[in-house]
Amino acid sequence: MKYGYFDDVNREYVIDRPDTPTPWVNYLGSPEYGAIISNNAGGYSFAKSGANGRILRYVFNNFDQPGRYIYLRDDDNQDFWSASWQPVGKDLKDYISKCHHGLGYTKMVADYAGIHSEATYYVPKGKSYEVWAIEVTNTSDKERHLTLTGYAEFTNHSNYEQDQVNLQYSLFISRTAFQENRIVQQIHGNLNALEEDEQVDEKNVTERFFGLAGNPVSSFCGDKKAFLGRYNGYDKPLGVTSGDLGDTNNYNENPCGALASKVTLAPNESKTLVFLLGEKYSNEAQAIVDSYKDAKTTVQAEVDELRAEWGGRLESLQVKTPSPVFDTMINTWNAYNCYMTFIWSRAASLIYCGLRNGYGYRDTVQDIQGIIHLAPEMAVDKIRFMLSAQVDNGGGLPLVKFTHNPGHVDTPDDASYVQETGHPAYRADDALWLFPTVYKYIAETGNTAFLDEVIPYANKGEATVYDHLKAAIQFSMDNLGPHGMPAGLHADWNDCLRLGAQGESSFVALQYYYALSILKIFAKQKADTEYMTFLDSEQESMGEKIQELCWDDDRFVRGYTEAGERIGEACAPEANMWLNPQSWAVISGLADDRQAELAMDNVFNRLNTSYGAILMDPPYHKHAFDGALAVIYNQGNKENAGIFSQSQGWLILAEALRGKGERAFTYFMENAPAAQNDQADIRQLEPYCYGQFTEGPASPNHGHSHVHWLTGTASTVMVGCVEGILGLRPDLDGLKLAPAIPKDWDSFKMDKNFRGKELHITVENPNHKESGFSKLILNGQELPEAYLPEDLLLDQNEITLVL
Ligand code: IFM
Repeated sequence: MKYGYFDDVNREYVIDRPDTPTPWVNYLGSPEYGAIISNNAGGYSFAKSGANGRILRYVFNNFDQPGRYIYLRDDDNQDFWSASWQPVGKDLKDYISKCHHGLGYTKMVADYAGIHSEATYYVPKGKSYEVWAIEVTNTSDKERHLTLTGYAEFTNHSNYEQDQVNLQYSLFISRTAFQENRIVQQIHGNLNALEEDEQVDEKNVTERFFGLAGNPVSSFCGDKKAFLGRYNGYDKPLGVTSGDLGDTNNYNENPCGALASKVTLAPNESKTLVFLLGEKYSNEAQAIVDSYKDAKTTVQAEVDELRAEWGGRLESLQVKTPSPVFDTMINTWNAYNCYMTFIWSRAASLIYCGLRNGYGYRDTVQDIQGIIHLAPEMAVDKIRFMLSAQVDNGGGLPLVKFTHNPGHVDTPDDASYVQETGHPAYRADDALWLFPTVYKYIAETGNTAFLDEVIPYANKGEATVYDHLKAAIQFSMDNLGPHGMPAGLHADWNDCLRLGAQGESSFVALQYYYALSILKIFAKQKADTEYMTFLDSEQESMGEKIQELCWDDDRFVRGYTEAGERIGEACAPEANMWLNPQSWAVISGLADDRQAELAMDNVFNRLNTSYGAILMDPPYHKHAFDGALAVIYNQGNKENAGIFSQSQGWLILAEALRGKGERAFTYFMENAPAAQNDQADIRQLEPYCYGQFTEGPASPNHGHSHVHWLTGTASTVMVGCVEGILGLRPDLDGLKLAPAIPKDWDSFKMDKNFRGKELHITVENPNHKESGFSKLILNGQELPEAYLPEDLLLDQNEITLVL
């Protein structure tokens, strides 16, 4: 079953069946003012923090309500419906709906009873309020008399938990008033008598507004109970069914913003109304509403501006391959998903309610990788920030608070940090993610001077980027287990592996091995010869240990428990084959060709499914060791043998690095949301964004995906596709081209901006290979290898690579 389609020209996903298996959402705005909106207008808004700045209420895990509702009522026959299918939910035989999720905006188009409506929701570029603009057109042949009602359900408190749970308090602090053409909600309005220097626990009056431009307000309501009427739901609120909001204000209990407006339309006549919502004091709020007097033109200009902004953010890499699924993901949706994880981390979705008040170290450092090829300057700012969250012992802060103050923060060594963040100790992998991220940035831009930039540590002191990286190596060396491999500490990438100071992680060992390779490149660049010698010997000895301790005939094991047992041995009754050590043995460069082939074939045969490869097999049930937390999950879910999609990106990359284009592309397709557009009832999640995991074959719901949008999958798959399948591999001096593609691709094209130069690359595959090189022509000149030295590049470059 499918519920929509990709409109690649407009970069929209269009949902033409609104009864999707789960709410399919889009992101609007920025961290200054963020908004999530589903295809049925469910969702919420917040200023700065999803947990502490909540403006619109949303009840999680409960029917996608409430939302940004616009009701339409025919005043001649009292029939009513909504601009999105829900909440009224008219019979789909009579109600035609299309929800266009675009980049930075969502447009609901509906046709019902001779009225066409288009409701566009967005946050204007650089602004901290939101717009719900509705254009209604009379498509019937008689004059129509309509009432349009906008409904916004304010929270009683900016803190999400206070609003939802602490009702003995939060029901008695909010009130509304109507001013000119807007409802004003005040929280703690009684504090308005305080002088500026007076202090109470809740210091400020918070003020929100919901206003109308483009047409006069005919009636208003600021009280939720009065709007809905007793025992009514959002599907038939009294204020809509009666055609009059009653001009009621709220004092105590639950406020809302509801504004009604009367519209008379001759046949073919249209009218645009704009509802505006935000958290602003009166003068500013009124100025915002007034600025939409010329409603239609202003809205069009603002939406065009958003489209241009987003188009610009994507243009540094555009591809045209024989696969429409691949193109739509790489050109638009995977890239957009990467920006969303980069911007929002794990702060706000319909699953994450914003309570984690900070950035996970490993998550954010990996998220950055997904946009480096598109927006390296945006990426480097976040890299600086994450380096400033590295402790001077070289470890990363497991959680970097949104209030992070470099040079002055507490660490997992301090009880205060542990209490506030819930992270009791360092994790083994956090700072090791810096290596590929910093390398990708420097290779993309050529900015080797970044290595010398001085950046503070989280707790005290400062160092160059190069020395930060050395400190990360030192952290791993200071935290070795009994066999001399990196200890697993509180966790490695896998949150469900608590290996402790005496257990050891092969994944971290492989990351460490890889980090040493990257640092060697930087050390060479800096002519740090003594350190290069050290790195060589350290890498050789760690490589020998991994080989001796972790290779088990046809697989790499997952590590050692604190009791010294090997995890992931072939003879173990459960979890005897793990995915990540195999792909990382290839990515890190440790596996020899024979090992790579055996291990990766083992993955394909043992772990792969039609929806991607599971994290390990068999799931934990009766034989979990103490630190194997995955056993808490139902089998086939999450880290307990689920298809943890982030790992699929590493699998794509590993196969591509081996030149195995068929496998790499197969892994891409299994997991690509767009490839499952017609299996939406199985996948359930949006077909245009990644989920954290898909249920594996050990679950009765094999194929069902979960935890939409904010997942590291976006960046690992992007890297797997860009560096792996497309083979765009920058290094310090230029760009290596090493595509790994399906054999039946005859050719494909890529337009890439590289260090300010435009590259128009055609890859030809006359002999139907998966990878390889026979010829490279740059601006008419044949080059000896599949490598574009930067100094040969012109402003515009025509490049042909023949495989
Ligand atoms: O790597 C972690 C991530 O940091 C949080 N979600 C789960 C992943 C795997 O355990």
